[in-house]
Amino acid sequence: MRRALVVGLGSSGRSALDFLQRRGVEAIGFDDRLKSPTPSLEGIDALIVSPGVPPSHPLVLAASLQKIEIIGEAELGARALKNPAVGITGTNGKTTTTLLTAAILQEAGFLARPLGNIGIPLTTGVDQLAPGEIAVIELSSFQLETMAHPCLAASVILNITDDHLDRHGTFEAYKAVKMGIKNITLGPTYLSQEELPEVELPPSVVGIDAENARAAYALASFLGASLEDFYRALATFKRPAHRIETIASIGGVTYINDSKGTTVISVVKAVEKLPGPIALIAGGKDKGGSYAPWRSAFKGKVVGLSLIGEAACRIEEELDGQFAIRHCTSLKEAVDSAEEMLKGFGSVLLSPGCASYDMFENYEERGKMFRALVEERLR
Ligand code: UMA
Repeated sequence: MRRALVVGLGSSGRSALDFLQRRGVEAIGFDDRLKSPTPSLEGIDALIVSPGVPPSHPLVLAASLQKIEIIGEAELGARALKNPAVGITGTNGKTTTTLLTAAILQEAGFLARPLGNIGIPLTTGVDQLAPGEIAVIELSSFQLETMAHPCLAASVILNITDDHLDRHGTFEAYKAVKMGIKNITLGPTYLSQEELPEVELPPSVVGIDAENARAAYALASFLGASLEDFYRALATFKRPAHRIETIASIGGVTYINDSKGTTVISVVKAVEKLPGPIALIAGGKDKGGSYAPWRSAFKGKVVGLSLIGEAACRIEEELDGQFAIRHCTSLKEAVDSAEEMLKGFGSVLLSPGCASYDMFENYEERGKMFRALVEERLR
């Protein structure tokens, strides 16, 4: 490859540019947000696509017509990966499972590093790994869609529920992409609900889904970690931020940040875990799935919803008048109105069930803003 065009200049695209430049490839970038003229594909050997750039993007279609190779950013990184690696995909719990797998491997004395959808693009990670260090790679459906290089020693597919239907069209298509992790795995791919080795979990494990814990153990033990390593890792494991994270309790109201709750089912899980009454802040960029599971899951616990973002109207429609709804134009307004609904007692839960991109850069920015709005109340 001599000349490449990178489409999408978020963290993956910028990382791919650097990766290519380190290898002496002449690489230029393009991002729709910058509103610069569409670049010509003349003389381009490969089009590198960021995970968020869909296959229907005009540049991807044009490159495909001109028989220019289209390479996903993660695929580009995977092709350069020489280290042992395991992969984790699924709808919910990927990040926790990825972090826990790395923690178990570290307890077993290996060097291990979480990479990928967790926030470290593969094209950055591959060049930072020490010899023999294990790459524990979180893979999204967006990344898997363009991956083909068999780079994983073993992998796991966690639960698959409706998500990203705006991109993949149907649940079947989304599921097929996730199942595609098998094609890039040389050893076993565990389907978490059916094929995980039985392992007893210590009762002290709080806040980690049993399925995620067993999935992490399956991957780590495949590479040689023992049950003792698993238990030691569990004993010190800290849940990642933005996942059912208690920010503060002020008076009778507790504020909980679950900004990473970007799917319908992750919101159900958060509501199940918490005591009522709950005032829920939900909404954001709609991903095309149904919000109907919320009706029964919220009954008797959720006193009302403060809705934000593009998905607000569809959520209201699907909840069918069963809950009090307030439409809010900002996260600040949503926090204020959720607090009001509780009348001094309960939990304000930010668990949007949607992506963040209509109002925020990413879920972390949304979670940080929530935290800041709560901390203002402490002053
Ligand atoms: N862009 C275009 N045209 C498009 C679409 C996007 O130009 O048609 C541009 C945007 O203007 C923006 C850039 O592309 O400037 C964003 O690129 P991106 O959407 O590929 O996102 P990155 O910043 O590269 O982050 C991605 C993952 N995001 C997505 O897949 C949407 C991050 O996962 C990941 O951490 C990062 O790569 C490093 O690997 C986040 C995520 O929400 C956490 N993932 C989804 C999920 O987990 O469900 C898939």
